[in-house]
This record gives sequence, structure tokens and C-alpha cells, in this order.
Amino acid sequence: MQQKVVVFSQIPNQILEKLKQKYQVVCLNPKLGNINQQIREAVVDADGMIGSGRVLNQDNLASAQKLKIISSISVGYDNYDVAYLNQQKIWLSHTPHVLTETTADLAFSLLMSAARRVPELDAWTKAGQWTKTLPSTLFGQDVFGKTLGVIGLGHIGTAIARRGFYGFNMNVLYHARHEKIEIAQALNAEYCDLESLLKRSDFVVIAVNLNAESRTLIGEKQLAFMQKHAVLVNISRGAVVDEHALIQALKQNKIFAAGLDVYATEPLQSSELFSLNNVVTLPHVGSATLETRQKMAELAYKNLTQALEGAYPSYLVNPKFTEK
Ligand code: 8YV
Repeated sequence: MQQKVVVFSQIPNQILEKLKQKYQVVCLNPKLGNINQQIREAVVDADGMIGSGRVLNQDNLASAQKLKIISSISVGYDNYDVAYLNQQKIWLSHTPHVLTETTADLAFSLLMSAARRVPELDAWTKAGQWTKTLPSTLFGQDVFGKTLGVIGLGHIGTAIARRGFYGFNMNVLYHARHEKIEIAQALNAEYCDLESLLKRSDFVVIAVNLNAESRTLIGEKQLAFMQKHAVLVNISRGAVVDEHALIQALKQNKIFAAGLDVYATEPLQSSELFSLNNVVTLPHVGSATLETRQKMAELAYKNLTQALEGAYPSYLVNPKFTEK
């Protein structure tokens, strides 16, 4: 009997067609009604799921009778109840590595845009306000040779640090659960406790996974450690930062600016952030290039087919269960 796969988000057509050649495919569509109800109904006899950007937990997976794998098209997996999946012996796979450099590029795009006030000055120019030499009140911050503090030195954090060290001659500090000796030596990077990093950095980039330890890691107290000319960049998950505290710090010019790609609530359609000139807001586009999203989908397809063919997926998040 043909195995059934539930596609729970947009995926590249080429990958969708490959799935349809092998499996009975059900594509969910939020425009057709409550997506969680669609998930509950579709997973009853599903063997696998593939997609991203949805919360999957007992609330919408309890009806699954034979689900073997959820293949996430993402590196982060905080939107999945991994403990529940472990209990149900449902594999969760993800797509690390293929998006590392793209996401690090985006992080530096935000850093530079916030430092040199690109969106604000673009709007100023296009509004016809360039009638005389730029007033110093619109000047930005230097990046070259400054101090970069990276919070989380995983693959993406390391790629960001590499850009700062080699590309902008920056002095690199990092904070992580433990020292990363080899990386630190290669980038002449100094391990710091979080408070020191925040106090010493001209640019702070958050590149941690979201977990119980990192949730609201950056709150009012931590923001107060930062220098008035400092810039905060967040490309991890919105919940790592107390968004209300950040808004207050930006409104009171306690820091120079922020560059954000992630938010406590997503999609973000209204926020006090949108009224502030000293924050650059992007819509969770860290990995959003055609090439990279194709590579992610291809890797997720591979993880899925490996599992449905009885093999271990290449990038499992949870344990290598034996058969259920
Ligand atoms: C995903 C991301 O594309 O990979 C991740 O963890 O945050 C992005 O690259 C996004 O999660 C898709 O919703």
C-alpha cells in the first residue's frame, strides 16, 4: 500500500512532484480552514510529514496512528514538541548546514543596515529630503575594526564571527554554553560571560537556538549593560529577547539601533517596532534565498525518504528509535 505524506507548508514544486511520484500526498492549505484541524484529520493515516513554520504537538498530532517522521525544512525545531515526539517514537529531522552561510549573510545585512541607518536614509532620500549635506543627526556607526559580540557559536554564529573577523577586521567576543577553543583560536575570538560581552561589544549578534535556557536571555537588565552606541542583531528566535524591553531601550536610545529578523509573534503585522527609526525589521528571511530554500527542501526530502524506506534520516533531532 502506498505510503501517505502530509505537506504542511509551501515547498518547491520540484520537490512536491518528486513526493507525488513516490507517495500519496496531501497538501494542507490554511486558506481552506483551520490548519490545526486539517493536520488532525490528515495525520490519522499518515506515514510522514514535511514542511516548516507550524507548531506540531499533542494537540494536533494525537490522532496520528502510524506517523514515523516529521521532516522539518528548517534548522531550528523549537516549534515541535520534541518530548511528545520522543514519547510517540516519531522521528523529527531538520536541515542544518545548507543554510548556514545564507543566514550569516543576512545577519551581517542587518548589522550593516542598522549601523549605517540604511532603511531610514533610503526613505529620507526617496522623500526628497536630500536638499543639503546630510546633518550629523543622521550619521551612523563605524563597523570596520569594531568589537563584535556573538551570542551562540554554533555553525551560524561561527559564520557570523568569521565575517566579522576576516571581512571587517573586527575584534570578536563570544558567549556560549562552553568554550569553542579551535574556533576561537582561528578567529582570535575571546570567550566572555554574557554581561562582559554586552558591556564590551559595539555589535551584539544573537545566534542561539531557542530553548528553556535561552528564552528571554536578553531582557531589560541585559540591554542596560549595552553601550549607547551599540547595535543589537537577532537572527535566532524572537523569544530569546524580551521584545517589550527592547522597544523601551530603543525608544529611550539606550542602544543605537537593532536589526531584527525574528519576533515573539510571527507573522508580525503590527508592532510598536514599526514606528521606530532605529530598528530594521525583516520578516524571518534568514534562509530565504531561492538556492538555499531549494537545498533545504532537498535535504528534508532526503531525510523523509530515508525514514520511509526504513533507514535513519541523515539529520535526526531526536533519538534513533527502533520500529514503533
Ligand atoms: C526557516 C529558520 O526557513 O531554519 C530555520 O530554523 O528559522 C528558517 O531558516 C523558517 O523557520 C521556516 O519557517
